Amino acid sequence: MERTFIMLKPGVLHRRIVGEIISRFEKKGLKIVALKVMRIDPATAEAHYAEHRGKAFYRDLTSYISSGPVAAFVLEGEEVINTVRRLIGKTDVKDAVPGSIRGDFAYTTMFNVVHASDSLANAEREIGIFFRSDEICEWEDGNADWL
Ligand code: FUP
Repeated sequence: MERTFIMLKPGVLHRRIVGEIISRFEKKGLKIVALKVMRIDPATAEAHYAEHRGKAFYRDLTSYISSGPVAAFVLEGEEVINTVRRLIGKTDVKDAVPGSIRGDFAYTTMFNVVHASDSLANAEREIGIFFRSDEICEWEDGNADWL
């Protein structure tokens, strides 16, 4: 069983599409084990995107991520990391196919609506940045046999 970190980026709350996006993960059968609305301070934004330090878009990216409230959550399931990456679509919005979240809701790559962990190591690191262990709620899924 894996866990992955998802963040609906600034602007998504303003557009009132948080529910519509979270609904896609739920309909797929993925299980929410943590969920909150928060602001990301600049130091946390830099830590989260540390792998991009030095790249041309790094400053714009970190200041954008700190520029408004985000919805952060953790999903749990078998192979959830790759499943979620497929659901959100490609990073570059020109390659994000219709039917994916970025394909349906994003028009520019910088504002591509959603972040999701891309590996087990990054998922563990990112969950640790944004959630304390007591904010993650384990629960038994009575519908698991139907998914
Ligand atoms: P992803 O894991 O799909 O979010 O993609 P990356 O970690 O490679 O990039 C993080 C964010 O930086 C992207 F969501 C959007 C932004 N970005 C750009 O603006 N331009 C680029 O060329 C690459 C990424």
